[in-house]
Amino acid sequence: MTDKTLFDPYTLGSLTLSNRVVLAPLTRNRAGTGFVPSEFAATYYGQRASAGLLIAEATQISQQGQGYQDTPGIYTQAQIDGWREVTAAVHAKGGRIFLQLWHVGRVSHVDLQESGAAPVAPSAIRAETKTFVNNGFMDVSEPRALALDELPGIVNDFRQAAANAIAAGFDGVEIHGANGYLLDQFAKDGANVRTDAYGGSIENRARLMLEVTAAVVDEIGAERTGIRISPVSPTNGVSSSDPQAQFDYIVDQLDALGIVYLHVVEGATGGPRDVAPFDFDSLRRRFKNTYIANNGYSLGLATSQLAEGKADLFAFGRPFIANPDLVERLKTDAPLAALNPATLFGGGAAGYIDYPTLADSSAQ
Ligand code: 8OZ
Repeated sequence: MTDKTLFDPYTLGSLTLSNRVVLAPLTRNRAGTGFVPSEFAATYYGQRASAGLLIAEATQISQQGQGYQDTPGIYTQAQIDGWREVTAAVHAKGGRIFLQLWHVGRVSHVDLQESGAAPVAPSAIRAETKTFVNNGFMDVSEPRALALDELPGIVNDFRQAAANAIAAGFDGVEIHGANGYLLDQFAKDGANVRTDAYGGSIENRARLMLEVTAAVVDEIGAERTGIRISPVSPTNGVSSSDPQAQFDYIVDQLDALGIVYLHVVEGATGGPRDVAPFDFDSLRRRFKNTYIANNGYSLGLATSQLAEGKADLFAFGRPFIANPDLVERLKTDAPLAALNPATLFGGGAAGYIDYPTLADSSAQ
């Protein structure tokens, strides 16, 4: 009998991944003028190209979709050109890379919006959360509810962003449907009290996420489309009265669209896995293509979950920041370096591209 390991190749749609370890999307707030990826981003992602799949950081699909200072976009030619350097660096090392497409919805601040406009949301309910803007943490601004006739424009922004990502050389995109941002706000009734076709019932609250997914599939193909969800995460002040029924329905519909992967944040994002009762196996059973599990995975937990068939790929976030060679370290059970919280968000090369590999460290 051959036991599966995290370190064997895996077939994701038409791509062969060198292993089952995924770089989770990580916000680092280092974009330059015009929200073009940092001049160091190609080096940063290239250093982590030994992951089977890299998911590049959350990237806004429009200015309206931005919620934090210095996050990159994928809606201008300069941004596309900047990202092309990143994808080329990763491909030169044999890696595969998707881009996470992001609209923050109400998790934003007037200072980031065009002409100081209010951020947009399913309903005019302010999130109890802070954003990083003007070099500090500030309460998010009061949002306005999106009009029904604005929603096709948002779907189209996702569609265009997906086309732009492919033009920039990405192997695919991940729709950000998690962590209390726009699509999760629509899905969860703590943030969505609409009375039109996009609020109320489970089907209505799922509508925008599913329309966005269908549009992206139509634009770039199901084999290049993934999505991230976080059914029970309270991140950014969202809550739901019926997460199991809501996400069972959503995942059935995503499965019908034939997208290549479902990426699930199990529990509270970056926090406890058991924050609320939820049957993640139910999502796994409903979705036939690749299931990527995330949140607080160690080598041991990933290995046992893989053996039990609970997921195909495992996304590691924070451990990748200080361990560019995380795959090698997991494989050899080597110690993991600790990240420096002071350089997590914002800044330049320090704390971004200067974390050594094990090989670098032993050469010194
Ligand atoms: C940390 C800081 C800012 C944004 C997410 C995109 O939670 C984020 C994010 C994480 O998905």
